[in-house]
Amino acid sequence: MRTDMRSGQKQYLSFRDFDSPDGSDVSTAPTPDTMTPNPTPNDLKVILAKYLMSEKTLREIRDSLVDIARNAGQMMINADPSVCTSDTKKNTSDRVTETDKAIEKMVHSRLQSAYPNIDFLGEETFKVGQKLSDKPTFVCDPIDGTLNFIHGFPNTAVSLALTVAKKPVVGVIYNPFRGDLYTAVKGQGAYLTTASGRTHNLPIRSTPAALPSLNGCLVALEWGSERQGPNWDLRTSMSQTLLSSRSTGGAMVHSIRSSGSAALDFCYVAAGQMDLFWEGGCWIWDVCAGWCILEEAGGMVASANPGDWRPELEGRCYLAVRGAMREEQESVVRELWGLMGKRRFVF
Ligand code: LIP
Repeated sequence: MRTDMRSGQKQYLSFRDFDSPDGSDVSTAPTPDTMTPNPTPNDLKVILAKYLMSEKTLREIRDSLVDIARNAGQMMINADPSVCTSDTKKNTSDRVTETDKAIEKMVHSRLQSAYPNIDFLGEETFKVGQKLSDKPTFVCDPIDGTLNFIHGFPNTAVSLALTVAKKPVVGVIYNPFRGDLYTAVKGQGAYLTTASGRTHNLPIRSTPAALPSLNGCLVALEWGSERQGPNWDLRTSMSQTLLSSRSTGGAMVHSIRSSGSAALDFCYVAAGQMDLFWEGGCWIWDVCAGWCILEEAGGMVASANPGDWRPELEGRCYLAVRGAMREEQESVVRELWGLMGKRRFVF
């Protein structure tokens, strides 16, 4: 859903609203005519019916995911993680704890007994080569922001989503250390419930502020664990380009923030507290729930790499943009892509 800038009314969006704009200065961008439309909420009803599901089922699933997320949050709070008791994965900056594994096990077993016909894809049990199918699938990141978790930095969340036809249709993200719960169901809006129990529509400002250019944006950007090679060079050089002054060819963004959790970065963009999140390298479980929440808050997701207005969930390259007028969203996407020149993330 997004807010109509003139009437202030919430409007339901279809994925078609995110067609590639005309006049893209990026030569590889397909035109709207050549793109296969994504499902509208009406199309979604048809797809859901194929799996004996309805919009009501999605709301029930959201409620189950909220309950499971609160259980996971309690497990995080009860844990006593530390750098010493965590294991390394790919390298010393890519870590996993016993709590990550225990939460994923709990999430999987609860979902399996409640929804035995729905597939499951989780960060800690992922097998190389495993691909998302069109069938309804739960996508789980048991702890997004594991480094924050082991350092006691309170920006960590469990991220749970449901996909259908490879699109996120339910998203639940819960940060137990702040008590923030973000939820969305496709076509039914996005919400933040805080520790006080108060629920806000997202974005938090009912009429989003103008988004005229990168200059003036607060941009989320993460560092990841890959600290050498072309992707690292792109990440570091783009952060410099985004920050530096316009007279030196930069964008002079207000600043860059690295929260350490891609899932929460999506939520902050959905809330309108950040303007953009540019990321290459994270995985479907980092972004899936946040993607649903962002779109329902009037935001959009393009690729971090130029030319792709319809990135795939598993594409590992994302540019999340907060709710604003569609032309402004497209314009900041093109502006950021333009700063990349010929540089691209490669995975
Ligand atoms: C992490 C992300 C973080 C990103 C890392 C990693 P984890 O997830 O959310 O923002 O930079 O590459 O994917 O490992 O804490 O679940």
